[in-house]
Amino acid sequence: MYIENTINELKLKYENEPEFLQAVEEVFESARPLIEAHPEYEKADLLMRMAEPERMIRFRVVWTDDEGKVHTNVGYRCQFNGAIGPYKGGLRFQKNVNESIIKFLGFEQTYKNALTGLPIGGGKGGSDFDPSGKSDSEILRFCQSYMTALYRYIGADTDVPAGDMGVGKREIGYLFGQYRRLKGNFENGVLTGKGLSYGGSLIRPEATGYGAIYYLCEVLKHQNDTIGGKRIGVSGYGNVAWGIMKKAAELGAKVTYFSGPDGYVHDENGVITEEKIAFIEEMRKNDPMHCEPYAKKFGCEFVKGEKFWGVKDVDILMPAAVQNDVDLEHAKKIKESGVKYYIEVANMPTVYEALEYLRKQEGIIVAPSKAVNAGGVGVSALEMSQNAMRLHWTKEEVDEHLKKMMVNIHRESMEAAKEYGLGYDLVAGANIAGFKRVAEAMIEQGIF
Ligand code: 2IT
Repeated sequence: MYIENTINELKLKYENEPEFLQAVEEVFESARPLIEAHPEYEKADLLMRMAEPERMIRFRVVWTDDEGKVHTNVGYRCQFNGAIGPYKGGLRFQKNVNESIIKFLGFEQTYKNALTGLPIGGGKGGSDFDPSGKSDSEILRFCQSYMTALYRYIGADTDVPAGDMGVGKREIGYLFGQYRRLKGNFENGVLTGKGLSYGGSLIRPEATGYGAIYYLCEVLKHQNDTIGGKRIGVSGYGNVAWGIMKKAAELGAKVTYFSGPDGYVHDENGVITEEKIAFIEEMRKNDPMHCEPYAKKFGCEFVKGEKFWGVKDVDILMPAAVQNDVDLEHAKKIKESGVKYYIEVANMPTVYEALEYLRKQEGIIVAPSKAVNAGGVGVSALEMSQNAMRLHWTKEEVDEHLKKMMVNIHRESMEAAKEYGLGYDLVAGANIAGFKRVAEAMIEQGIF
């Protein structure tokens, strides 16, 4: 009853934080066999300690728009768990950001980061600032104001933010510039996802998408299947989808469906040419809300306001957009379509009941986002190492590390599930493996 009691207590305590509760339930339920085999966890109140961030920082961010109007946003940084390394995780600038979303992302990040095998704790931050339609100078002023509030809480050995939705290379540059200005030191290990000229890592922009495809290749290998000729449906067309498209094309597969908030695109021939991939990159920079221009440009089908979950002419689905993108209705359609691989990429893209439903179905392999997308933060950790050593690795070196990392994550997840008699259950395996590492570090460090 330990797990149930903890979850019920959390539900009462945090009833206004649905995303956070969902993430906690998934991890605790999936790690159940491990938790039940360790009665000392309950004595140490471990689950409650794991569900409570070490620190949640909330601050005011005031900035002036190009017309001189003053705006006030809320900024957050959640330093969730530092047991295995400095807090590490992205910043999300999006209108809908609230405490529940930042907390769920920080919680997920903790177990994902543990899976990378590298010494990074879990954190997340962001703001309810809406970057769409903002000018470059407005973005600059917002980032400077945000960092002015945040800089005293972060550092290369303390907390290392990076990008997430709405925060890319440009924003990281502005944030780093302001940090350097305030501190008077060149401490580039404080942020990752930086530009190459001041300590960024090669392959970091592609890492999440590439890593997802490397992980997928391991799943396919396990099933005696191969990636060549596979048709992939990816939701989203952001940075992560871009990496997936590039690597899939390189390995002889093709993304035939992708989507945006406005609807979805079906390109039978696949997003495989450099021209198409570059067009998508440009389209996202100009307008992250509409993917219809691609369909117009390349003469393919666009379905307005719909999602493509349940289409029959794909082999692999990779939800790579926002949280809770796939609900139970979608999951049932996916099952009916006969698709064999459901590979989560975005953080928590599947509503909990939908994920549970898909996991129970025969003939469909489900892989969890915290394993599949871990290559992004994994390469961020490699960026930290390069910064600490004051050197640059080549593309090949970083890519080799990334590949090994994804192979290991898949293998460790598989072995963890097997150890508890769960078969090839990648969701349970990833949660057990990540949980185990964090739990061990917390227990060994005493009660606090
Ligand atoms: O969700 C994620 O893992 C990220 N946004 C990347 C975090 C990082 O520190 O690179």
